[in-house]
Parts: sequence; structure tokens; C-alpha cells
Amino acid sequence: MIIRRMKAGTADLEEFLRVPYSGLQELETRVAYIAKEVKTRGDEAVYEFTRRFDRADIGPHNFRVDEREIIEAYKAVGEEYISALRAAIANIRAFHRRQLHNSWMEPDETGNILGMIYRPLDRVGIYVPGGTAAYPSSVLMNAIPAQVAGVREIVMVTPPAADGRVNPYTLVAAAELGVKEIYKMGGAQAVFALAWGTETVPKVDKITGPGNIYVTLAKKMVYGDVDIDMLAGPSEILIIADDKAEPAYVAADLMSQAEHDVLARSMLVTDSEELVDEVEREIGRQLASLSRRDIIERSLQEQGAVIIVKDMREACEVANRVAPEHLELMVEHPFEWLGYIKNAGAVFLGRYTPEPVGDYYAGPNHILPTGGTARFYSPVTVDTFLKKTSVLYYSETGLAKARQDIVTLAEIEGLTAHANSVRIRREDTVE
Ligand code: HSO
Ligand code: ZN
Repeated sequence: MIIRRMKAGTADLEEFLRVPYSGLQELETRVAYIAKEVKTRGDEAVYEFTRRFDRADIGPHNFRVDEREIIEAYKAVGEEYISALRAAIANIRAFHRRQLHNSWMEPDETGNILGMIYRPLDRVGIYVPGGTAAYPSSVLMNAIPAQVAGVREIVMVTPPAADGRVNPYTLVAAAELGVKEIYKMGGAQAVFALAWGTETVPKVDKITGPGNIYVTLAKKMVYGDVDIDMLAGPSEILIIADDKAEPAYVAADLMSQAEHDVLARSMLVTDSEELVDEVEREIGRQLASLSRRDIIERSLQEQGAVIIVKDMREACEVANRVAPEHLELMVEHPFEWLGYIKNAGAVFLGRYTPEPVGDYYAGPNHILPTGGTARFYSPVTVDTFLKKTSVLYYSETGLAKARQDIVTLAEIEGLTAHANSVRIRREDTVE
């Protein structure tokens, strides 16, 4: 397998990073049509789109997964799955608990009190993809931070297969967390149902979870009516490796992300051309045994890249420019380089931390910013499900001291009523 090679600091890299968003307009028009239908016809429209896009006829108003289906799902999954799931849940819960905030209030010497109150959102909708991208792990990564934040109503939507059933592993993951309100609906129609409500789906305050391009466009469209976590694109990995790195590991990790999607991006940044040759040979060797080799091959051929740098310093600069979703530091002293990494969703250090450790198990969230958005977005955290309220209390002396400054600032803005509301609280102006 030959992957395109380029040198750092050349126009090639910039060209490679420019994402061509062709055909998006047409998709937007289609999604806008779905929006209009769901907004005006509710359940009926969702039912029709489910028949059309998921090829599932589940009956009108019959979206809710019932108790019986959960019991069936438990019968379909093995013990081993449940025990692995529980171990992952414990790790993910422990990691997210560390992110909790205490609301605070603090008085100063004049008796003024300022504070910040953190509160969970009331009702949250979690989107979980179906089909080949049905990841029960994503149920955990959405629901656990929401639960740790204290969200009481968590609704999950996931598209049914053509036989009307939902992936049993997804259902068991939800059940293990106590998520009980599950609707069989997917795609843009599910996002609109969550955002605006239908006869059977009460509307939510925020929608989280990755989906395909239709889901992403729908999330973009409802943002403002509800909040969303982020606009997720195809998965990415960037591996910084030196000449000491094990080619077999580098190859395996590049392919682990490539298998997600033909549009997934796997990038290797190294100062060793020999390593690249060996990695390419290793890819060829390992590919044969992988079930999704067709996707991997296309992904590596069309989206893969090797970037040759002069040293590790330059490798970090490239990583910061790319701002990848996942960044692996497969170098001799990974912690020495960590400080140079400014833009990345998650950083995986050393030879024994392949990216799937984070996808499934360690505890940090796997819903991460993609497409260079790690420049300004963060992983999903407990904060994703919290909102804040500021608290202000001024004492009589506090206001007396601040009075003139506030009046000055208000008058500069030409807002005399603002100035007046401060001025009127002075005894000598009260008539
Ligand atoms: N790597 C994906 C998440 C995932 N991987 C789920 C496996 N299952 C995006 O971070
Ligand atoms: Zn993954």
C-alpha cells in the first residue's frame, strides 16, 4: 500500500487540508425539505421518512422501544459483552466525575456577593447511529456525561434496521445506564423530531452525538432552537512517530481509524522515510485479515497522507496546523512533546496507548472535534450538559462606591435610563 507523501511546509499539505465541500447545497435542500415536513406533520412525516430511508415499516406513532425489546436484546448479547461494557462504564463514569463543578458564591469586603450556579439541562436527546456505524460505545460517551451532570431526562434516538428492530448491543448499553426513553428513528428526521417535538417525542433542550452528513446538517439547522454538541465530520488520526516507533503498531493504528469511513483521514507525521516504507509494508501484511479492508484501502488511498518533517518540533507544528481529532505520540519520550501540542481532540501517548483504548475504555470521551475544529471545540464533557447562571448581589455601600463609574459608562453609551436606575438608588435623588 502506497500512501501519498508530502513534505511539511509545502503547498501540498495546505492543499490536502482544504476540505472540498462539494454537493453540500443539494443535500441542504433535501434536509430543509425533511425539516419542513417534520415541523408541519410530526410523527406522520417521521414515519414516512423511516419507511423511505431505513426501509422499516414500524407503524405510525410506534417509535418507542418497549420493555419486551430490551429483554430480547439481553438474550441476544453475550455475557462477555455485558462484562466488558460494565468495566468501560465504570472507567468512563470515574473520568467524567472529575469534571464536575461546584457552584460558588463569594462576598467581598464591601458586602457584595458574586457567584456562578451550575445546573444540568432538563432534557437531552442523544443521537446514536444505526447500520454499520451502530456503536454502543457512543451510547456510553453521550449518556454518562449527561448523567454525571445530573440531566434527569435523557432520550435516545437510533434508526431501526429494515426489520424494525434496533441493534441489541445499543439497547443493552442504554439499559445498563438506565436510559429508558428510546425512539426508533434516525437521520435528519430524528434530529428535527427532537428539536421541535412531535406527538410522541417531547422536545429536548440539546442534541448530542455524531451522525452522518444528513444528521450533521440537521443539527446545524436546529442550532439556536436547541443547543448541539458540535458538528462532527469523518474520523481522523494523526500519528507522530520517530525512527524508534514500531511499524506494525503505526500501521495498525492508522488502519483503526481508516476503517470507520472511506472519508476518514489517517495521517503519519515522521522524520524517518525508512519508517514510512516499513509501515506501508506492514499495512499490506495486516490488511488481508481485516474485515473492512475495502473501506480501509479506499480511505488510505483517498484520504491518507504521510508528512515528512525534519524533526519532532516540526512534527508538532504540523499536528497543530492539522488540529486532528486523535493524535498519537509514538515517540521515545512522549511526555516531553506533550507541551508542544496545542490543537488536538485527544492525545494518546506512547507505544501502549493505541487509539481504541480511548474509543472504548479508558474513560475520556470519544466524541471529539474533527476537521480541524480542535482549534476551538473540545471533547464532549460534563460541561456539554450543564448551563451556568451568574449571581450578583450589591450592598448599599457597594453600589455607592461603584455608582459614578457605572453612570459614566452608561452615559457614554447614551443609555440614560441605565444611568438613572443606578442614580435613583441614591437617597438624595429620591423625591
Ligand atoms: N473513533 C470514533 C469512535 C468510535 N470508535 C466508536 C469505535 N467506536 C470517533 O472518535
Ligand atoms: Zn474509532
